[in-house]
Amino acid sequence: MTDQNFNEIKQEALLLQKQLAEHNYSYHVLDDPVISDAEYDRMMKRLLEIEEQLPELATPDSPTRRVGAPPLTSFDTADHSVPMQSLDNAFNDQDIIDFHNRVAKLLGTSEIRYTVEPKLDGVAVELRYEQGILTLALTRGDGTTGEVITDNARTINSVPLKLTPPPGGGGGKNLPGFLEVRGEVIINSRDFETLNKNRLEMDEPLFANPRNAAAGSLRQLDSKVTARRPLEIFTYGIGIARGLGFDSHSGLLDTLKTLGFRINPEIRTGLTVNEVLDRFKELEAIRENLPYEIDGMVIKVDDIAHQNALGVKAKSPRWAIAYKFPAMEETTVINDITVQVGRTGTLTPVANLEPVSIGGVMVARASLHNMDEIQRKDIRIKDTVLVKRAGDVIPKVVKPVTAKRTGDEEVFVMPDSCPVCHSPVRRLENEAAVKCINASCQAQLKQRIKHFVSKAGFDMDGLGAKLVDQLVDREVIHSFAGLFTLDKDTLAAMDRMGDKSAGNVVRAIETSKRVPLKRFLFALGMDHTGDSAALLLCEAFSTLEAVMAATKTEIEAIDGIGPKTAASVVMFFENQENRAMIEEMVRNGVIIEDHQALVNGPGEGEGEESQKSVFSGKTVVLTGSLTTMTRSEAKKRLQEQGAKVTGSVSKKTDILVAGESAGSKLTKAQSLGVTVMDEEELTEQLNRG
Ligand code: I6G
Repeated sequence: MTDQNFNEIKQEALLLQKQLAEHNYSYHVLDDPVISDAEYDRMMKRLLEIEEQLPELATPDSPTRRVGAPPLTSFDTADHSVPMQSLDNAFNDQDIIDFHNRVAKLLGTSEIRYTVEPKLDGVAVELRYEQGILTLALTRGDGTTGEVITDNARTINSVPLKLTPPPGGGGGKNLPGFLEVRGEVIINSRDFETLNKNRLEMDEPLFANPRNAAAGSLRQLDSKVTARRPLEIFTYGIGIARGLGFDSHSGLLDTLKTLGFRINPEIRTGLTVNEVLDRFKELEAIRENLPYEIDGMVIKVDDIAHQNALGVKAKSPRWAIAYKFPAMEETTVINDITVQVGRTGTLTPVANLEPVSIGGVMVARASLHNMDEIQRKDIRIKDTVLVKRAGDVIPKVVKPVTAKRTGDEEVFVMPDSCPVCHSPVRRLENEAAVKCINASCQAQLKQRIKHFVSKAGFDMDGLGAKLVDQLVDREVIHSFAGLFTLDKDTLAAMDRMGDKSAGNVVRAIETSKRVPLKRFLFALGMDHTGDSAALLLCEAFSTLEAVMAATKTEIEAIDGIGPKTAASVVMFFENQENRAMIEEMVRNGVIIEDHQALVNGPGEGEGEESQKSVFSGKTVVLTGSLTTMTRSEAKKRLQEQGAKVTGSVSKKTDILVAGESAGSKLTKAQSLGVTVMDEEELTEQLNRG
């Protein structure tokens, strides 16, 4: 290679390094991508090619270092220049007031301002920069000595490989010659879910929580593995910093930001002690809407002169404290495992726990989801287990504490018949759930009937939830078919039903007997068969007889219908009790209209003026579980109707769709006066839109 050639390639490499570093910063630190992922990948590929050819160009700060280095056989250790201390903990407001009083007394003034930051639940690390280049990364370790994880830290996109020179010219000359920056490495909650989902598919052990996932990912001897993990960093402090000047903690954070570090946007500065307490309550309220897990708030005296005057104790500074949220994980004992039957017949094993207070809420039950989950986690009856409660999510058993096993624990066996109706249960192909497929099963009946009579089903006006509950509890009806023989006297005998309303219900039932095939299929409440799947079935088969005779392969061949829906439809119609129930409905006067293809515009609701969807231009949040469609189906349909679907409730939210077990998002929406819709209304409005 000629000198001229070499120089040209070197210039190309330097330009690519600079551009890739800038794009990386825009994407991962500023959260504001400038170019497409594909373009970034192309530039990275070209730089890798050049550096492979001319390894001397692969400097330690080259963006190619982010893909990982050759594996190590063990981690070296190194001392922190300044020990990484821990923080004292506070658990209530009084602890914070005591802290403030101590600080005020030592400083001789109560004019103290604080900076507060969310306490991220991750892994503490220290990054060393010499002449602006990342040269060493250490885990916190015991605070004095940590493990050298430099190759791994380089793979974290929000860790700068090279400091950004502060504005005002001077380029590299303005950079600190030696700087140690401390921060927390985390995996955000959504990435954690995806990571575990992929591990489940690959039959790899799951991480118990994002913190363990971050720690496990940072401690990989092969940094190429770390590079594939979605690690992020937020920085919050320093060790040694030569050539930097600031007189407050908030000033330090600003400086770190200008040097290219990621600083948490939830940090607040200049607060009085009372404002600190208010901010804690705020953080507690928004905690579950944050994209990452936090376990409290760190409070720091802002003035560095004050910090220096206060000094440090053996293990922790006197100028900072961690105000912890009530623990959301506790250990308790599984007294028994029972089985619950849901609307669609799914048998859900539930852990009956020795009641335990988690974050101020008594928890006595936790869903174990399904048999696969129980086996994977090896959860046994009488096990001591770690239970986690998070926001509006149902408490979950994280893992057994195997060290506490005595040998008396019992392995749980899923029943092979429904615990309520005793029909045999079935496990669907490729699904973890075991189901009772008897549509008349008492436990499912109430919920099924509510779905059956809903607007998108038979639309029996006046047959509300309370009336359905009574009719099932008093054993007046045992199946869908029984609805069509209800008479006025029987209905009038129910609580809160007068003659007039009984008459109205009878009329509504009579009118509902003529039903389009699409509504009929929806009303049956087959698993994975919401109204869009029902429409696709109608379009493919036109008549109920044809749907009932269809094979799984035929149904699966319909564009838009997946194998789960196909299996569920076939299984439903294979069941003799379900077939008998349909025959009985027909004997009781139900007329199922064949599907008519829409040739001249709308059939149902013909003549109605075409209306704009209620969701058009609205910001919608989905919470809780939906039973007739998946979340992504709901999201897609809402977006098709012009809605913006977001993850958290705020003043900007127009509509909250609250499915089953909706929790604090619902409470928040109610407190903000946001319109709340249940699943039934969602379906109805989507069908109109
Ligand atoms: O462990 C910690 C987490 C977060 C900290 C910390 C922090 O600031 C946001 N700050 C200090 C000073 C220490 N530990 C010792």
